[in-house]
Amino acid sequence: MSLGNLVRSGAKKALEHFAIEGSVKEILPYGNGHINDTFLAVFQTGSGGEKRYILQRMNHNIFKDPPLLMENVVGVTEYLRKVILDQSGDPDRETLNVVRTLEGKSYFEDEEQNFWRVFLFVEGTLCLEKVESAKDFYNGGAAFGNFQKMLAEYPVGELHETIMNFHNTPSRFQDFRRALEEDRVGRAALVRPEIEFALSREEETWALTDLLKKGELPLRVTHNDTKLNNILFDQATGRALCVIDLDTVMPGLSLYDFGDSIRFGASTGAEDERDLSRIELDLELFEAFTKGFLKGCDGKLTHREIEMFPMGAKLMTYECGIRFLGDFLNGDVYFKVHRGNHNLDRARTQFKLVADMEKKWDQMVSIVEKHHAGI
Ligand code: ADP
Ligand code: GN1
Ligand code: MG
Repeated sequence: MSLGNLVRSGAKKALEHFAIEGSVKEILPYGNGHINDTFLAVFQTGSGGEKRYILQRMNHNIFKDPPLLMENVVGVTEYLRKVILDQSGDPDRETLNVVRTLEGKSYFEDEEQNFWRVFLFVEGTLCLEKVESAKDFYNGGAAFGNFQKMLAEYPVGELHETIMNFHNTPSRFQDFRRALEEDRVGRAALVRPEIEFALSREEETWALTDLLKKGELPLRVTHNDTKLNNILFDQATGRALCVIDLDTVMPGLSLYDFGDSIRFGASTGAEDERDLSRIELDLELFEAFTKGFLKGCDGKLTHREIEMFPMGAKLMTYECGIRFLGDFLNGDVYFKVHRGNHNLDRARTQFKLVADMEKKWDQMVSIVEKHHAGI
């Protein structure tokens, strides 16, 4: 049996352990995440209707302790449910909802030590792989800003660090250097210019962590993986409805969330675009997100945080670039790849974007100043 079929048959067996009414009609691979195996599971219900769910096999090579991770996800989603209800929102659509197993657990562990979980499928939504309009990106910014705001009072001490040093850029730099020194699959010689680009920016890796250490930036509950495809948009209204992919919700800097969104969404091309002439920072999109994020955070950010927006964008883009390049050097063991050199192509887009941010630095700073002054 192929790996894909094996996983799918595991998915079918896993579903039997969840408290879901009806019988499985279909299980299909779903979405474009780089980490978990995601399926759409369609159930035939007793009344002749259908109900859909998201089933995921958690990547336990990356998330070392799935039960602890699920404690975070349950804690955060239950908390968000209450906040959304208080705001007269719809908690079945505006946050993820964990479906329990027959034993009442938030995950199922199979005989091969695979960990599975199920969420209600949020119906009537769109997941965008690319920003289609400045308005969408503004809405995305507002959603991620609001996510931070909704979790502002969440008991931080209850959150587990699901991946240590996730956005600690100096630590990511050390990982990259280790991958380079080991050169496990003999690829370093193929990518000297990219390696040079990464190494020559070591000094800047400290820009945010130093400010955190000095107490100039506050630690908050952040999402940490704010790609546009981690938001579901309401098909009917175009509103950014639900923030998903909560595996990395941990204490972090607001600038991680701001920056990671910019690196993915304000680029003129896809994360894995091969034609680098298509990759630039779109300043109109940068501005739209800045406005949306400030609106969503609703006055909660400090002046220092806002001032550092451009650095957040640059550092998160650089960090992702060294992670992709490091994974290329390690033999593609972390991010899912779908073609030869996939991680290298991804690293190249990130570095092209960093270089473009360096060129457009003054404009980025002016845009942030303009909107900072307006709040
Ligand atoms: P990964 O960690 O691999 O990125 P995600 O949790 O982001 O996995 O899920 C992958 C994709 O599945 C998302 O980009 C989205 O398209 C879809 N998805 C995830 N959860 C839901 C949900 N509850 N309802 C509808 N679509 C979802
Ligand atoms: C991964 O899970 P997904 O595809 O949303 C990664 C992010 C990277 C991103 C790059 C847990 O995100 O950190 O920025 O790929 N998630 C994890 O596309 O490592
Ligand atoms: Mg995702």
